[in-house]
Amino acid sequence: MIVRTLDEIAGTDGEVRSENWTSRRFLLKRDGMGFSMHDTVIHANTETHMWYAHHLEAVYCIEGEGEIEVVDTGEVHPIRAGTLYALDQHDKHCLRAHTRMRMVCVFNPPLTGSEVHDENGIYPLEEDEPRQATAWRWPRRSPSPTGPRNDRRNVSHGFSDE
Ligand code: 9YT
Repeated sequence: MIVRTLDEIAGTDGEVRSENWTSRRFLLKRDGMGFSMHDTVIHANTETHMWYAHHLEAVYCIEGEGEIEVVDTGEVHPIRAGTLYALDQHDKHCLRAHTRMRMVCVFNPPLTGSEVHDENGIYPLEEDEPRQATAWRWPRRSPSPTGPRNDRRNVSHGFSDE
C-alpha cells in the first residue's frame, strides 16, 4: 500500500512549478497504478492553454473558481469546487482561474514526473523502455535418447530456463 501526504511531497522533485500552476504529484508512473494523480494549484488571474494530445486527463476542482473553454467549439464552462471536467477527446482547452484554484488531476497514461508543457501545451508521451528483441525465444526442442514421451523438454511452458 502507498500512503503519502502533501507535506511529504512539498519541496521535493514531486512538486513541479510552472508559471501558472504548481503541481504536487502524489502518484506517478513508477508507482505502477496505471494512472498518475496530482494535486494542482492554479494561480489566480491566470489563463493556461493546454492540449494533452497523448493523455486523457480528468480534473476535479476542490477549491476556487474559474472557467474552461473548449478551444475548437468556443464552449465555456464555469468551474468551481465540486465540478469535474474530463478531457476524453484530447480537447484543446484554456483554463482561466478567477481565483486560486485547487484541482485533483488524474492522467492516463500516467506522467513519469519529468514532463513539461511544450509550446503547444502538450506533454510528450514517455515511451516504455524498448523491449529487447532477444529477451525471450521459443525453447529449442532437441531429440531425446529416451524418445519424445519421456522428454520433458517437449513439455515446455515457454520459460527460458526449462
Ligand atoms: C489543470 C491542469 O491541467 N493544470 C496543468 C498541470 C497538470 N494538471 C499537472 O501536470 O499536474
